[in-house]
Amino acid sequence: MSSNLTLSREDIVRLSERFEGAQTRAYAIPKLTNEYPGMTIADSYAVQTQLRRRFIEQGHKLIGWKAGLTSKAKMVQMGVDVPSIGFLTDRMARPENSAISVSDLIHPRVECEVAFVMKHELRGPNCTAEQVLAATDYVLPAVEVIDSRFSGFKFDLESVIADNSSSARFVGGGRARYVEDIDLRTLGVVIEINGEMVAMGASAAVLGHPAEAIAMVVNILAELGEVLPAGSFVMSGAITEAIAVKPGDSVVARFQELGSVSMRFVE
Ligand code: 0L1
Ligand code: MG
Repeated sequence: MSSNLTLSREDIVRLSERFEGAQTRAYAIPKLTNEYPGMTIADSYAVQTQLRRRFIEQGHKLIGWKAGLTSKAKMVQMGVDVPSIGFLTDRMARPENSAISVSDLIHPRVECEVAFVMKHELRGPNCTAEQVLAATDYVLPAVEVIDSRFSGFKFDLESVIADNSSSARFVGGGRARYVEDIDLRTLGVVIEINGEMVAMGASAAVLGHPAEAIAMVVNILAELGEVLPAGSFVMSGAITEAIAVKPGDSVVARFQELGSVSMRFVE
Protein backbone atom coordinates (compact mmCIF):
# COMPACT_ATOMS: atom_id res chain seq x y z
CA MET A 1 0.00 0.00 0.00
CA SER A 2 2.87 2.38 0.82
CA SER A 3 3.89 2.51 -2.86
CA ASN A 4 0.69 4.49 -3.58
CA LEU A 5 1.55 7.34 -1.23
CA THR A 6 1.24 10.85 -2.63
CA LEU A 7 1.46 12.78 0.67
CA SER A 8 4.83 13.74 2.11
CA ARG A 9 5.88 12.63 5.59
CA GLU A 10 5.31 16.21 6.78
CA ASP A 11 1.76 16.23 5.35
CA ILE A 12 0.96 12.91 7.06
CA VAL A 13 2.19 14.15 10.45
CA ARG A 14 0.40 17.50 10.06
CA LEU A 15 -2.89 15.82 9.10
CA SER A 16 -2.68 13.40 12.05
CA GLU A 17 -2.27 16.44 14.32
CA ARG A 18 -5.34 17.99 12.68
CA PHE A 19 -7.40 14.87 13.48
CA GLU A 20 -6.05 14.67 17.00
CA GLY A 21 -7.26 18.23 17.60
CA ALA A 22 -10.67 17.66 15.99
CA GLN A 23 -11.22 14.36 17.85
CA THR A 24 -10.09 15.47 21.29
CA ARG A 25 -11.64 18.96 21.20
CA ALA A 26 -14.75 17.98 19.21
CA TYR A 27 -14.80 20.39 16.29
CA ALA A 28 -15.64 19.75 12.65
CA ILE A 29 -13.17 20.22 9.81
CA PRO A 30 -13.58 20.15 6.00
CA LYS A 31 -12.96 16.85 4.22
CA LEU A 32 -9.32 16.26 3.34
CA THR A 33 -9.87 15.85 -0.38
CA ASN A 34 -10.80 19.55 -0.64
CA GLU A 35 -7.14 20.26 0.07
CA TYR A 36 -5.63 17.06 -1.38
CA PRO A 37 -7.85 16.02 -4.32
CA GLY A 38 -5.28 13.46 -5.53
CA MET A 39 -4.83 11.68 -2.20
CA THR A 40 -5.04 7.87 -2.21
CA ILE A 41 -6.39 5.24 0.18
CA ALA A 42 -2.74 4.48 1.06
CA ASP A 43 -2.35 8.13 2.12
CA SER A 44 -5.49 7.83 4.25
CA TYR A 45 -4.21 4.76 6.09
CA ALA A 46 -0.83 6.45 6.56
CA VAL A 47 -2.58 9.35 8.34
CA GLN A 48 -4.68 6.92 10.41
CA THR A 49 -1.54 4.96 11.38
CA GLN A 50 0.25 8.16 12.41
CA LEU A 51 -2.78 9.16 14.52
CA ARG A 52 -2.71 5.74 16.21
CA ARG A 53 1.00 6.15 16.97
CA ARG A 54 0.37 9.60 18.46
CA PHE A 55 -2.35 8.29 20.77
CA ILE A 56 -0.26 5.28 21.84
CA GLU A 57 2.69 7.60 22.59
CA GLN A 58 0.29 9.55 24.83
CA GLY A 59 -0.56 6.39 26.79
CA HIS A 60 -3.73 5.20 25.03
CA LYS A 61 -3.88 1.39 24.77
CA LEU A 62 -4.75 -0.24 21.46
CA ILE A 63 -7.39 -2.86 22.26
CA GLY A 64 -8.66 -3.77 18.84
CA TRP A 65 -10.10 -2.75 15.49
CA LYS A 66 -13.36 -2.07 13.75
CA ALA A 67 -14.69 -2.75 10.30
CA GLY A 68 -16.58 0.21 8.88
CA LEU A 69 -19.02 0.60 5.99
CA THR A 70 -19.58 -3.15 5.77
CA SER A 71 -23.33 -3.14 5.07
CA LYS A 72 -25.24 -1.95 2.03
CA ALA A 73 -27.34 0.28 4.34
CA LYS A 74 -24.20 2.06 5.59
CA MET A 75 -22.62 2.35 2.15
CA VAL A 76 -25.80 3.87 0.71
CA GLN A 77 -26.19 6.18 3.72
CA MET A 78 -22.63 7.48 3.38
CA GLY A 79 -22.29 7.32 -0.44
CA VAL A 80 -19.25 5.00 -0.58
CA ASP A 81 -18.82 1.51 -1.99
CA VAL A 82 -15.77 0.01 -0.21
CA PRO A 83 -15.42 -0.94 3.50
CA SER A 84 -12.75 0.52 5.77
CA ILE A 85 -11.07 -0.20 9.09
CA GLY A 86 -10.27 1.86 12.18
CA PHE A 87 -8.43 1.30 15.44
CA LEU A 88 -10.02 1.10 18.91
CA THR A 89 -8.37 2.23 22.15
CA ASP A 90 -9.19 1.90 25.84
CA ARG A 91 -10.18 5.61 25.92
CA MET A 92 -13.06 4.94 23.52
CA ALA A 93 -14.63 2.16 25.64
CA ARG A 94 -17.67 2.92 27.81
CA PRO A 95 -19.36 0.52 30.28
CA GLU A 96 -22.74 -1.02 29.55
CA ASN A 97 -25.66 1.01 31.02
CA SER A 98 -23.44 4.07 31.41
CA ALA A 99 -24.20 7.72 30.71
CA ILE A 100 -22.19 8.79 27.67
CA SER A 101 -21.41 12.49 27.43
CA VAL A 102 -21.94 14.12 24.05
CA SER A 103 -20.17 17.35 25.04
CA ASP A 104 -16.89 15.91 23.71
CA LEU A 105 -18.49 14.65 20.49
CA ILE A 106 -19.64 16.59 17.39
CA HIS A 107 -22.67 14.74 15.97
CA PRO A 108 -22.77 11.20 17.41
CA ARG A 109 -24.65 8.31 15.82
CA VAL A 110 -25.16 4.76 17.10
CA GLU A 111 -24.72 1.46 15.29
CA CYS A 112 -25.43 -2.18 16.35
CA GLU A 113 -22.53 -4.53 15.68
CA VAL A 114 -21.36 -8.06 16.47
CA ALA A 115 -17.96 -7.91 18.21
CA PHE A 116 -15.40 -10.71 18.08
CA VAL A 117 -12.77 -11.43 20.74
CA MET A 118 -9.83 -13.35 19.29
CA LYS A 119 -8.07 -16.26 20.98
CA HIS A 120 -5.39 -16.62 18.28
CA GLU A 121 -3.40 -14.13 16.22
CA LEU A 122 -4.50 -13.78 12.59
CA ARG A 123 -2.42 -12.53 9.69
CA GLY A 124 -3.30 -11.80 6.08
CA PRO A 125 -3.27 -11.65 3.17
CA ASN A 126 -5.93 -14.16 2.15
CA CYS A 127 -7.44 -14.52 5.62
CA THR A 128 -10.87 -16.20 5.30
CA ALA A 129 -14.07 -16.13 7.36
CA GLU A 130 -13.41 -19.80 8.28
CA GLN A 131 -9.99 -18.85 9.69
CA VAL A 132 -11.62 -16.01 11.63
CA LEU A 133 -14.20 -18.35 13.19
CA ALA A 134 -11.47 -20.84 14.15
CA ALA A 135 -9.43 -18.05 15.78
CA THR A 136 -12.39 -16.49 17.68
CA ASP A 137 -12.69 -16.95 21.43
CA TYR A 138 -16.28 -15.62 21.63
CA VAL A 139 -18.61 -13.00 20.18
CA LEU A 140 -20.68 -10.40 22.01
CA PRO A 141 -23.09 -7.62 21.05
CA ALA A 142 -21.80 -4.07 20.84
CA VAL A 143 -22.99 -0.57 20.07
CA GLU A 144 -20.56 1.69 18.29
CA VAL A 145 -20.93 5.46 18.73
CA ILE A 146 -19.46 6.99 15.60
CA ASP A 147 -18.68 10.68 15.20
CA SER A 148 -17.37 11.97 11.92
CA ARG A 149 -15.01 14.89 12.32
CA PHE A 150 -16.19 16.24 8.98
CA SER A 151 -18.75 19.03 8.79
CA GLY A 152 -22.26 17.70 8.21
CA PHE A 153 -21.03 14.06 8.32
CA LYS A 154 -20.05 14.66 4.67
CA PHE A 155 -16.91 12.93 3.39
CA ASP A 156 -15.46 10.52 0.85
CA LEU A 157 -13.62 7.26 1.50
CA GLU A 158 -10.15 8.87 1.49
CA SER A 159 -11.18 11.44 4.09
CA VAL A 160 -13.10 9.09 6.40
CA ILE A 161 -10.31 6.49 6.61
CA ALA A 162 -7.86 9.20 7.68
CA ASP A 163 -10.44 10.13 10.38
CA ASN A 164 -10.08 6.58 11.79
CA SER A 165 -13.36 5.59 10.11
CA SER A 166 -15.33 7.90 12.44
CA SER A 167 -14.42 5.85 15.55
CA ALA A 168 -15.38 7.61 18.77
CA ARG A 169 -16.90 5.40 21.52
CA PHE A 170 -18.14 1.84 21.89
CA VAL A 171 -20.03 -0.27 24.41
CA GLY A 172 -19.80 -4.05 24.59
CA GLY A 173 -22.18 -6.09 26.70
CA GLY A 174 -25.08 -8.50 26.50
CA ARG A 175 -24.26 -12.17 26.47
CA ALA A 176 -20.98 -13.57 25.15
CA ARG A 177 -21.40 -16.71 23.01
CA TYR A 178 -19.12 -19.24 21.32
CA VAL A 179 -19.37 -19.04 17.53
CA GLU A 180 -20.20 -22.73 17.22
CA ASP A 181 -23.31 -22.30 19.39
CA ILE A 182 -25.12 -19.76 17.19
CA ASP A 183 -25.77 -18.98 13.53
CA LEU A 184 -23.89 -15.70 13.19
CA ARG A 185 -25.36 -15.04 9.75
CA THR A 186 -29.02 -14.84 10.75
CA LEU A 187 -28.97 -12.84 13.99
CA GLY A 188 -31.78 -10.30 14.14
CA VAL A 189 -31.12 -6.88 15.68
CA VAL A 190 -33.50 -4.14 16.79
CA ILE A 191 -32.42 -0.72 17.99
CA GLU A 192 -34.71 1.35 20.22
CA ILE A 193 -34.35 4.98 21.21
CA ASN A 194 -36.50 6.15 24.13
CA GLY A 195 -38.55 2.97 23.80
CA GLU A 196 -39.29 3.43 20.11
CA MET A 197 -37.93 1.02 17.51
CA VAL A 198 -35.86 3.06 15.05
CA ALA A 199 -34.05 0.43 12.97
CA MET A 200 -33.79 -3.32 12.55
CA GLY A 201 -31.79 -5.75 10.48
CA ALA A 202 -30.07 -9.11 10.30
CA SER A 203 -26.37 -9.83 10.64
CA ALA A 204 -26.04 -11.17 7.08
CA ALA A 205 -26.23 -7.48 6.08
CA VAL A 206 -22.56 -7.32 7.08
CA LEU A 207 -20.78 -8.64 3.96
CA GLY A 208 -22.99 -11.76 4.03
CA HIS A 209 -21.50 -12.90 7.37
CA PRO A 210 -19.84 -10.80 10.11
CA ALA A 211 -16.76 -13.08 10.06
CA GLU A 212 -16.14 -11.87 6.47
CA ALA A 213 -15.74 -8.36 7.85
CA ILE A 214 -13.16 -9.54 10.38
CA ALA A 215 -11.25 -11.30 7.56
CA MET A 216 -11.33 -8.00 5.67
CA VAL A 217 -9.84 -6.22 8.71
CA VAL A 218 -7.04 -8.82 8.87
CA ASN A 219 -6.31 -8.46 5.14
CA ILE A 220 -6.19 -4.66 5.28
CA LEU A 221 -3.91 -4.92 8.34
CA ALA A 222 -1.60 -7.14 6.27
CA GLU A 223 -1.41 -4.39 3.64
CA LEU A 224 -0.35 -2.06 6.47
CA GLY A 225 2.29 -4.59 7.57
CA GLU A 226 0.37 -5.52 10.74
CA VAL A 227 -1.31 -8.57 12.29
CA LEU A 228 -4.44 -8.96 14.42
CA PRO A 229 -3.11 -10.06 17.84
CA ALA A 230 -4.75 -12.66 20.09
CA GLY A 231 -6.99 -10.90 22.63
CA SER A 232 -8.12 -8.22 20.17
CA PHE A 233 -11.70 -6.89 20.37
CA VAL A 234 -12.96 -6.41 16.80
CA MET A 235 -16.29 -4.91 15.75
CA SER A 236 -17.61 -6.27 12.46
CA GLY A 237 -19.61 -3.25 11.27
CA ALA A 238 -23.11 -1.84 11.50
CA ILE A 239 -26.04 -4.10 10.67
CA THR A 240 -28.40 -1.14 10.04
CA GLU A 241 -27.88 2.49 9.10
CA ALA A 242 -26.43 4.72 11.85
CA ILE A 243 -28.94 6.62 14.04
CA ALA A 244 -28.26 10.14 15.40
CA VAL A 245 -28.46 10.55 19.19
CA LYS A 246 -28.74 13.61 21.47
CA PRO A 247 -28.65 14.32 25.21
CA GLY A 248 -31.60 12.66 26.95
CA ASP A 249 -31.73 9.69 24.58
CA SER A 250 -31.79 6.16 26.01
CA VAL A 251 -30.59 3.51 23.57
CA VAL A 252 -31.24 -0.23 23.76
CA ALA A 253 -29.84 -2.53 21.08
CA ARG A 254 -31.51 -5.97 21.22
CA PHE A 255 -29.65 -8.82 19.56
CA GLN A 256 -31.18 -12.26 18.95
CA GLU A 257 -29.13 -14.88 20.90
CA LEU A 258 -26.72 -12.25 22.29
CA GLY A 259 -28.91 -10.21 24.65
CA SER A 260 -29.08 -6.43 24.74
CA VAL A 261 -26.73 -3.47 25.19
CA SER A 262 -28.02 -0.24 26.78
CA MET A 263 -26.69 3.26 27.35
CA ARG A 264 -27.97 6.79 27.70
CA PHE A 265 -26.64 10.05 26.33
CA VAL A 266 -26.15 13.13 28.48
CA GLU A 267 -24.83 16.65 27.98
O1 0L1 B 1 -18.43 2.25 11.64
C1 0L1 B 1 -18.74 2.66 10.52
O2 0L1 B 1 -19.34 1.98 9.67
C2 0L1 B 1 -18.37 4.08 10.18
C3 0L1 B 1 -17.43 4.12 9.08
C4 0L1 B 1 -17.24 5.53 8.62
C5 0L1 B 1 -18.44 6.10 7.94
C6 0L1 B 1 -19.38 6.81 8.85
O3 0L1 B 1 -18.96 7.70 9.59
O4 0L1 B 1 -20.57 6.51 8.80
MG1 MG C 1 -19.42 0.95 12.94
